[in-house]
Amino acid sequence: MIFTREMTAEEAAGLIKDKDIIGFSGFTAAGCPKAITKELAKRAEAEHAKGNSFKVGIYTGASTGDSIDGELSRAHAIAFRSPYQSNKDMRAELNAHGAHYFDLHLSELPQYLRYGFLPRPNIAILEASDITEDGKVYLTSAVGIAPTVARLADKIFIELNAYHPKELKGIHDIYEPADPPRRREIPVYTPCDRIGVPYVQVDPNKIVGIVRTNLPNEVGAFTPLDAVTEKIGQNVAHFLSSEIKAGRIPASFLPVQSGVGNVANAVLGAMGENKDIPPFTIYTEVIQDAVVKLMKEGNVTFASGCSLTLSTQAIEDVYAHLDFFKERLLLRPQEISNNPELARRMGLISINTALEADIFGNINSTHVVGTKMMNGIGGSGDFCRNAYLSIFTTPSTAKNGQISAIVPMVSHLDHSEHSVKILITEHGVADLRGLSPIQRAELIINNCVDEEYKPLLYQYLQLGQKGHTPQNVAAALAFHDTFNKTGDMRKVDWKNYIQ
Ligand code: 0RQ
Repeated sequence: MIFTREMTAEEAAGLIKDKDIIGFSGFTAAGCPKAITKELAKRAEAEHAKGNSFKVGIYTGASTGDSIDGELSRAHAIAFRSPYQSNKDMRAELNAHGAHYFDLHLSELPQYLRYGFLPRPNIAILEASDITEDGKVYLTSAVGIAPTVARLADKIFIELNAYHPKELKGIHDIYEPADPPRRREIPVYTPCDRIGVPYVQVDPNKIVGIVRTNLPNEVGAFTPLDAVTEKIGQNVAHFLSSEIKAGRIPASFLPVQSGVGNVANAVLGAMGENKDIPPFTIYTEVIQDAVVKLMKEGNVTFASGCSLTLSTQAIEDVYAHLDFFKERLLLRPQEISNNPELARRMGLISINTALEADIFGNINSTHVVGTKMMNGIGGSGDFCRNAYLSIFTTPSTAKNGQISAIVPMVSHLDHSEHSVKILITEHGVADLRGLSPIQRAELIINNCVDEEYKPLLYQYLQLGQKGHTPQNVAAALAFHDTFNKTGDMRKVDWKNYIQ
């Protein structure tokens, strides 16, 4: 009977009200609904034109395609948003306080919703490749928070997207842990362990609308490798192979978690090319293009993730060879793909990208010059604190050298010196394990900082005040202040900051 509830995206959007709170399937632009929100944005604009308020709260797995964050931001239709975004219009909206954003570790969102820590989503919109009369929803290229929001919501809309083949059935492993005090261990011991069912079970009576679509994911293309990202990748791969030789990583290697973006894609590519790194498995959140290539070449034997965040070309390759890839790919809810218990148990090698690091090993993953939100913390904290080995990478400079990504003190703290073990730029590697703050600072400046900034950072160390961590509180943010005033951190003059 559920198929009697087929409707247009416009009709579905018409059933959503001001102040509703919507939870979406998907993770990054993969697996997100794409039709209803476009119509919802038009509706919001029409209501605003009449002088009425119309804003909804939004929970997603991670970032989304433009059809959610872009369309709704441009329509000023978002009241609040969590946990991660990467859309330029959404970024502008939240940095202008047009929408309230709370940045959350991705693994925490489903349990926060169940615990009642956050307002409950009353509507769920899920993208499906197939659905049955008894409410089995087969998702598409990602999972995210779909199982939790489908259970908590009063009303569910399904976007049945024919772009994704029904043969995807079986690629998902859906499992929701019990809440404390009844939670038991999550029985995943290797990346390929299956512990759940291949569908999201929903109450069919809650399905109020099914919208048929045929739309590809809105995943952006990667910037081609440049000399800097390529060198960072090689430095990571070389470091890992030397750790194997030193016996600090088992010769059979360990599962790898790798972050999002251009640098992460380059790192995986370089690991595949390094002959000293054996074929490896991946336990991560975002499965990017590099993984598909490495799998075809035999360098990656299995990848468990939360999303297939693939370019159109790569996803069509996967869909054309599903028999091959379904044996090697598994998609889980983010509560499981990013679970700290599992990261610690399986001994993940975690590689994430920093926006900014400081000479003492603290990481800023989120805020540009301390105030403007870039994307969000994403899964980086889920993994880095709990990993076997936690690596952060970053190009040593940004904006044509006007910004040093390595600064005296981070302008916002996401990952502290206690979680960060290795820092890698195109210039080299700083292995921070077992080092005191002053030792870390000297090593980072020596090995990772761009030549133009090295003298400035050595000078800063001389200004350091007495104590275990030789910061100078008056000058610690001088790089940022100078950038704000002149547009170039290289113009810092310490005399302006110390008496
Ligand atoms: O700006 O876009 O205007 O050119 O930041 O930088 O070098 O292209 O790096 O695409 O790998 O993204 C940290 C944002 C890096 C990402 C971040 C500017 C730079 C450029 C992007 P333009 P690159 P990437 C898994 C784990 C947090 C979440 C996370 C991220 C733009 O990796 O969101 O790790 N990480 N999740 O010019 C000002 C600096 C800058 C700077 C770079 N110091 N100051 N701007 N830029 N350094 C994924 C999920 O959780 C889903």
